[in-house]
Amino acid sequence: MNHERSSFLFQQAIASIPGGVNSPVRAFKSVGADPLFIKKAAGSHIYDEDGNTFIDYVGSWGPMIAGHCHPDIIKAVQDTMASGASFGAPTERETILANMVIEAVPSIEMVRMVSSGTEATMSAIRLARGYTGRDKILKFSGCYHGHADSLLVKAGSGAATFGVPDSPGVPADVAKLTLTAEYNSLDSVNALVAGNKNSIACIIVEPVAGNMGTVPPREGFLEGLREICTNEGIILIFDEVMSGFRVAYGGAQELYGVTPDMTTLGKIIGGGLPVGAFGGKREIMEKLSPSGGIYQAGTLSGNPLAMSAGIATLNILKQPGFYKVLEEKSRAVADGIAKAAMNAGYPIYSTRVGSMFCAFFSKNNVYDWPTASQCDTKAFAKYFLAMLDEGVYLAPSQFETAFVSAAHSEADIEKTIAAAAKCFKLIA
Ligand code: KE4
Repeated sequence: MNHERSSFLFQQAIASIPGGVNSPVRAFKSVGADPLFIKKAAGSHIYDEDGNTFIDYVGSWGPMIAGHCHPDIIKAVQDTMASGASFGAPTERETILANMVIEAVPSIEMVRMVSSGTEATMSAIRLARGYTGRDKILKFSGCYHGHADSLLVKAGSGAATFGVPDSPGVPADVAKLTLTAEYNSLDSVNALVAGNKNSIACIIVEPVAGNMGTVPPREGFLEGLREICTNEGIILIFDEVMSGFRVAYGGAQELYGVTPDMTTLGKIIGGGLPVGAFGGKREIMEKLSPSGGIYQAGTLSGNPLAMSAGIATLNILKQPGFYKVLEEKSRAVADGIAKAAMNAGYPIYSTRVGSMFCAFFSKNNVYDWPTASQCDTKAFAKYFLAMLDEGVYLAPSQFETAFVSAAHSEADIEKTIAAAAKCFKLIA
């Protein structure tokens, strides 16, 4: 497969943009190759600058659940653009999308729009701290919530429960306020809560972890977090930036029947345009400026184009049967890949929640970061590049999630499974 023009464009980009990309995972570093430069997309396919065609399972990391270039979304954005891209003033569209989110997610009584998932989680944490008067937060290793300082933190070594920076530039004094537990381990949460009584403002969790690969919550895990937070006066934040409107119209909280105090959203509710949102109980949300004293702001928050793309997208998702069809397609492709691996004699651990799925290159079960991090990332890189040569574009990292869209056809799924069968044989 010819990648000449992508490589040329990558060299050009490197001169002007750090690492040649505007977000690190796009650089293909963990698969040891130059990234493809994408020229266009349509439906379930993307087309690179060298004229190669790929079945796309990245879908812009989640937003493109309806497929690329959906006509309804294009029309909505074109019509809005003709009336003005941004005013820095309230518009009706913001209330329309807010009410669609509130209708879809009963735990959200009020919602504030922002321009990214990072802004949503950063703001939700500030709101939780301001509302409770507490400074510490608790997150989980392997979960990613964007790049705000308080969230680029890993567990301290040894007995120390306080966090340490997970990136240069994050002050130690900020990091030490972030506690880190293990995903799917209520014991690790209880130990940290017991050791930090009345000082934890919130627990933030991906109700379906999608940033260490796809790791579902174990039976009772989310329910246990709910109980701990209720008993301890801790705000439970479900970071549904990825799972929101993805695993169900009402997100993971609908799927698992567990109600958080606050929810963060992004990706799908912008239909591919820059968006984020955070919402929850009225009594909490009203503490936000200007109704309350907790400050949060944004020049392009509630941007008309993003609102229109989000409204058009949610109108597509609301159609009867949308998630049923997506579930059938997702099961077919994930199970087909798992079967291909087994038939090739190559051990993988396959996970899926709705249209989020992952093939962990591990002989063992994966249920948290320690088990996910044992995967054979070198073998994954070989598989990724072999699948690329077969015209299948997966996420360029073992620790990401693959996404199915409504546009993926039976032919796409058959081609993907056939490619996987060939590629697992290659690396076995
Ligand atoms: P953004 O700031 O990238 O819009 O959202 C941050 C974020 C927050 N919460 C969850 C659960 C997320 O998955 C994300 C971002 N997801 C990554 C994909 N693993 C975005 C891809 C990237 O960083 O380029």
